Amino acid sequence: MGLLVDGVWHDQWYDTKSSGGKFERAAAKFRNWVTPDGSKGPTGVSGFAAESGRYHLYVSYACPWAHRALIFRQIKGLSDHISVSAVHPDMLGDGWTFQTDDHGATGDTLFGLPFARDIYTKADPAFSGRVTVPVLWDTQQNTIVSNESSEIIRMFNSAFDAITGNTDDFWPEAQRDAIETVNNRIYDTFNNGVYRCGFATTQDAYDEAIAPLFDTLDWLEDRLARNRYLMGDALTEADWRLFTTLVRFDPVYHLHFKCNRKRIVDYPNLWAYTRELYQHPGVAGTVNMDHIVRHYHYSHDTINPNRIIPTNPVLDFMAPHGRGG
Ligand SMILES: N[C@@H](CCC(=O)N[C@@H](CS)C(=O)NCC(=O)O)C(=O)O
Repeated sequence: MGLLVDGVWHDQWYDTKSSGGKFERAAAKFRNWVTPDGSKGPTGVSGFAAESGRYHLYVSYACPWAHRALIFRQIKGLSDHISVSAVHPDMLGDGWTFQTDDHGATGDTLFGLPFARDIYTKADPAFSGRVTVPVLWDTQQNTIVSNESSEIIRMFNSAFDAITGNTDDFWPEAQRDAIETVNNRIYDTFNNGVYRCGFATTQDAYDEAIAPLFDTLDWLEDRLARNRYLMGDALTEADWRLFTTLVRFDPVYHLHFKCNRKRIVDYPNLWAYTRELYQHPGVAGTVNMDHIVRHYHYSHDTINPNRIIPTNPVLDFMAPHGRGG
């Protein structure tokens, strides 16, 4: 794991010394938006019009943030319009690589480059920052549109509707403020909260993250006892953002990130809801549990230096979920 400084790769782990042992996620740096006509989005510059075959998505199947983008590509009918490359699950001294010796790792199907960092320096030869996935690449301007998943899913939600004919709306205007409130709590304490627990390097930093994480799971369990989905009767982006952390929780975060007060299977509503979302058409195919389990345990040598991959209990995501009846 490492980062680019002025376009040069440095192999180093996250710096938690300056933050009292806390893991602090850096903000993504490419923040342009694909829009139906190429006009400027909420951030960045104009010039990225929605077109079939123009954009390429770089993902890791292991990564919960990239997984959001993969799910939206699927549920918004974009598979024939946006191509995908998937990195290798092992993220070691060279960061994400395009090695192909693992089922599902496609290599860089656009350029045949060896490392994900090469995509970043192709877009900006002097790039400084972490080389993260997902990355949305524009084959026309030969640059990165965005490396921020929360924004990529909003582009996928609507920018290509005229091309796909799919007008399902997971970010409905009338609910945006309410969705934002729910997203923020889930992001801080759960999506990113598991990382704040797992990457903490002091007891205090861990303690500070673990308590709100389980408070949020109790709050979610109660909310999902009363509502089929987070925002009521219809699926929204808030559900998909939650799902990618839920599906990784028992196989990875519970043990590897020490989020072990309870498991998701111990919460009847959360577990049934996780199964329902997993069984949503097209979604199961975006979940590569081998990459998920392998990546975390093999790549984080400060947490698991001997790279032992655990034999997890087998979870039946396809068991009837019984929700919505
Ligand atoms: N803000 C980004 C975060 C993406 C992110 O941190 N991805 C992780 C994988 S789960 C990554 O690529 N990490 C590499 C690194 O930090 O060096 C997003 O949501 O798109």
